[in-house]
Formats: sequence, structure tokens, C-alpha cells
Amino acid sequence: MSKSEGRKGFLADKRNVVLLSALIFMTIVAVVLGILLWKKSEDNNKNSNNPVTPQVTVAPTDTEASPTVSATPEVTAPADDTPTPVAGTPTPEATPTTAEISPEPTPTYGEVTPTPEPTYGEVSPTPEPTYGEVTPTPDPSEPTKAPTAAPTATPTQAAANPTTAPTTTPTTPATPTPTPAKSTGKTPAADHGRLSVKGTRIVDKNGKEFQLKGVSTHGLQWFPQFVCRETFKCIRDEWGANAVRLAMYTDEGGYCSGGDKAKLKQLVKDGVSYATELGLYVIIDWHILHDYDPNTNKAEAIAFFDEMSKLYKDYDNVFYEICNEPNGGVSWSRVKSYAEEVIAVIRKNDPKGIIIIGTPTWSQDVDIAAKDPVKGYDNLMYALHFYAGTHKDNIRSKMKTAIEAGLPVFVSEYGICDASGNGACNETEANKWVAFMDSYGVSYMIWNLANKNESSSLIKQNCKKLSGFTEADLNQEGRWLVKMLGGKLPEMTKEELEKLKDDAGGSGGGDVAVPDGIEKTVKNGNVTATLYTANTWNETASKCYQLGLTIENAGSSSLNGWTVVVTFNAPVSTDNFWCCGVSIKDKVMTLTPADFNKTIGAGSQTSDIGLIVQSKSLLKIESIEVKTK
Ligand code: IDC
Repeated sequence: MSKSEGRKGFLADKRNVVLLSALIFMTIVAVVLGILLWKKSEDNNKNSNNPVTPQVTVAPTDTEASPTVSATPEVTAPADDTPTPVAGTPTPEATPTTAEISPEPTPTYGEVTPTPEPTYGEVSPTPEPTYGEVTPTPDPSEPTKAPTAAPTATPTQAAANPTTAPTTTPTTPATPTPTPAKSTGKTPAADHGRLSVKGTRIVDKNGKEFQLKGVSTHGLQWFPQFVCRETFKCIRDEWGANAVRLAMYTDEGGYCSGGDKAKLKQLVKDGVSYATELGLYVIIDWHILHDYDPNTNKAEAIAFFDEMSKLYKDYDNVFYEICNEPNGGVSWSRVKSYAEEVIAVIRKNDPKGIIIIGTPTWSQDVDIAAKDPVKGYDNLMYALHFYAGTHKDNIRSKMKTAIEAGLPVFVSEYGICDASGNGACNETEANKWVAFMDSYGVSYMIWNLANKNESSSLIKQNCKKLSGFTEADLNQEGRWLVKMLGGKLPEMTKEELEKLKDDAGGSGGGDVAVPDGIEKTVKNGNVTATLYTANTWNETASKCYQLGLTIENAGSSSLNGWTVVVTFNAPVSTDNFWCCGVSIKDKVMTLTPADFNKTIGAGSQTSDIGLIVQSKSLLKIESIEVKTK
């Protein structure tokens, strides 16, 4: 039998054909299965090298992204209300990774937070909203502008030295300063970016008009504890502010008068750092006051702003305010020449940051500055300050004149009480001011973020919190501010509500009748001194008297030096005085001149001298004497 016959013979048998077909089919099936299994095992191998698998949702956290801030749980922790699935926990449905959705692996808090996005100024009743302020990647819209000079991670002065606070012990230690990251998400600075001055107004990165509405600290040497991330977050989220001003006093134990320079500078840096993280605008304020003429400490100012502008040249949110309130009769031309020198130094380092220039008479004379503004630079603004209890149409008309002459005005400080920072609040005038400023698009920063026993302190003296202030924790000015800014405070407890009813006016709220005997005039030859009462009010444990002093020289030659000695019926104290020096021993108070009012010309007088004295008793003046030396 031939081979082919044999094959034919084999195939002729039907059973053999069936068997062969089955064999061929099974072989094909086996081969296909083999290939599939091999492919699957290859895929698995690949995925096991990838931390983000299609079956696992990974929410990138700041901790992973930014190990430098991991020591600060507040900064690094994702918001409590953000359910962050743990890597490796499978979800019922495969969730695509961020990398798969977007070519740019930049998670925004909107993507990882299933709850609706809060906007700043809104307060969520439940856990705190996160704004994604510390992000692992730079803002994609401005990739090259990440701050270059990072303030170092140093604890704030409050944490390091809580005893420097005269009245308050911080309840929570201040957080160390993390390396500032660019803000993303819905924060004021993320929304509006770099601001600039156009005409008389501030415009944002899109050229839209923008107003800063914020809060000034008190003197950093006295209330360092409020330079605090937690407090700044609270004023942004609960009060509705978009900016903070760091008032670094130069006098009164401040930067140029025995204050700890390194600590004060660090507080400024911490403040800028917190504000930057939180997407707040921030003003670095060289707070001259009892040093009257900014030229007094010009060299220090130049060195300070040289350093600050080198540090913050790339920050979109930093403003430089170069002299809070020139006063004591200093002229605009002297202020202007100071400003030109300081601005030249800032502009060498920072070509764009907005600079605010103080004006004479406690930053009221914007109308005078408008006639002769600083030339040759962009982004300059001029300060106007008011206290609604004292300054009304007279100062509003100065502002109107200045703006209509083309001067960009910035209200970098205001209060709703009187100019001493105390006394009764005048909400009617304050509301007039707000409407007026809004009509001109003017920005405004309220005085002051502290719990001092005075009406202009937003926080009550007995409140030791650093955030979460309820109505019961705020003075009248604070409550007015939050309402005006459209903020929302946390609910009060029942006890707080009761207490608030008992304490309607807050600090400085209740006026008392001016007692007899507090006004007195005394003569010494041709010189007449009058001590009078401008205002009085009750504090919890003391009576407060705002006193004014005028000295008149009716003689034909000038008076060179004077001293007024007042003896009261009871011990007094003061921590607020202007245009004079004060020393007190028990019941005896000695007032001496400031440099500029030491000499009183023939036939002229000096006023503007004032102070607030406190006493446990109703005061009377037992005696008053004026010495002409
Ligand atoms: C006041 C403070 C007060 C302090 C006094 C002197 O409220 O606690 O004792 O300064 O340092 C300003 C100043 C601002 C004043 C404020 C109220 O810029 O420093 O603060 N004021 O007097 N200009 C007008 C009013």
C-alpha cells in the first residue's frame, strides 16, 4: 500500500476524521489561551511598577508633594472634609487617575473634593473649606513667578516668646513658617493675581478694577501673636477680608527705637508668608508715628525696604507702605524727598510692586500731595487715613480733591471710633465713608487686629482666641467690619449670647458724663496752658479720659521749651499719647514737648497734643503748672 493510499485509507475511516478535527481544534484553543495568559501576566507586571493603578484612587496630598512643610499638620493635612482615599484601597468602580484625565498632573482641590467648592468669604457650617493654598506645583498660569526668596521655617515670635504680648497668651502655638507656595484655587490673590495702578484705581491681572478690603495688625512689637496663619485664615474665610497690613512701628519700642530688629523682621516675613499661602494681599507698613518725620529714620527705612523688595520682588501679593503717618508739621516736600529715595531703592529690586506713600498730617493731606506727586514711577499710591468718629466731610473732601486731580488714593488705615483709636464708634459716619470709598474704588484697611482695651481693637480684651471669633469675642468695630465685608462668624453659644446682651457697647462703648474739674487753664507770664477733655468713656475696670493740651505764647519773643505738670486726685496711667512726651508718677503727670513743638513762636500756639489717661476713679485735676523751660 502506497503512502497516499494509506492516508486515504486512514481518512476513509469517518471516526478518524472526527478524531483528527477535534485534535486540531484543541491545539488551536490551547495556543490562543496560552497567548492570552502570557499577555495578561505581562500587563500585571507593568502595573505593579505604577503607583497609580486604574483600580486605585490616589489623592495627592501636600505631604507627599512638599515634604518641607510636613512638620506643620495644619498646612500639610488635606481638609477634614476631603475624603482622601488611601492608596491601595480599591474602589468599587475603577477611577481613572489624574494623570490619565489631564495631560498636566496638577490636582486642584475641586478634583479631589467631592463636596461643592466653597468661595472665600463663605463659611461652611461643617468642616473648614480647603482652598488648596499650598500646592505641590506652581500656578500653571504663571509658571515662572514662583517666589524665589523663601522665608525660612522659623517659628513666629509669638511661639518663641509668648511673654512679649502684653495682654494675651496665645492659646495655640503659632505654626512654623512653611516655604511659601503659589496659591491656586479660589483665594483673592489666585483670582486676581498681580495688581497694578491704572489711573486712580487698582486693577487686577485681567485689568478689572479691584479693591483691597482688609485688616491692619496693631504694632507688631506689642501684638505679635496675631501674625498667625490661623488668624489670617479666619479673617479671610470668616470675616471676608482679602488683605492684611503688617504694622511695624519704628518708634515706641519698635524697629528703630530699641525693638528686637531680627524678631520684628521675622514677624514681617512670617506675615508675608502666611498671607501668601492663603492668597491674601499683604502690606508691609513702616509705621512711623511718634517719630513724626520719615526722614528721622531714613537710613533704616532704606536698608529695610532694600531687603524686603529683594525678597518679595516676585510676589504678586506684596505692597510696600513706606511711611505710615508723617505728622508734627512735616511738609509734603520733606515727605516727598524721603519717598523718592526709598522708592528708588525698592524699584531697583522690584519693578512692579505697589508702593503706598504716607502724606502729612497723619496721612490726611492727599490733596496737597496731588498738586506735586512723585514722578517717574508706575504703581505708586498715596495714603489717606481717617477715623470716622473724628474725620468726616472735611477729610472726605480732601480725598475727593486728590482723586479728581488724578491721585491714586489708598486708605491703608481707618477706624470707626475717634482718632485716638478709642472713644465711641460712629457707624453712621463709617458707613458714609465706605459708600464714598466704594464710589471711587478706593481700597481700605481697618485698624486694628488685636485685643487691646480700646475701641479700635477688633477683638475684645478678654478674648484670648486666635481664630473662630464669635460676635461675643469682637468689639463693636469688629462686628461692624464683618457685617460690612459680608463675612459670617461662627454661631455664638447660649452663654456668649447672654454675655453679649450685658455688654452691648464692647470696649469703649459706654460714654460717661465729663466730670467737673478735668479742664483747667494755667498761666505763667505770657504763656497759657489749657488741659481739656476731648472724650471720656468707661472701660471694664477703669475710666478713660482723652485729654488735649494747647500752649499759647502771647509774648513778643519765642518760647524755647516748656513742661506741664498735672496733679490728679488719683493715680493715672497712659499708653497712648501724641505730639508730646509723658511721664507719670502715681498722681503726677509731666508732659514735655516733641522736637517740633518745643519752640513756640511769639504770638502763636501749639495744639494737636493729646493723650489718653486711665484711672480707677473719677478724675479731678488738683493742680496744674506750666514751666517755661
Ligand atoms: C494707636 C493704637 C494705640 C497706641 C497708639 C500709639 O491704637 O493702642 O497706643 O497708636 O502707638 C493712627 C496710627 C495708629 C494709632 C491710631 C489710633 O497710625 O498707630 O494707633 N491712629 O490712635 N493714626 C490715626 C489714628
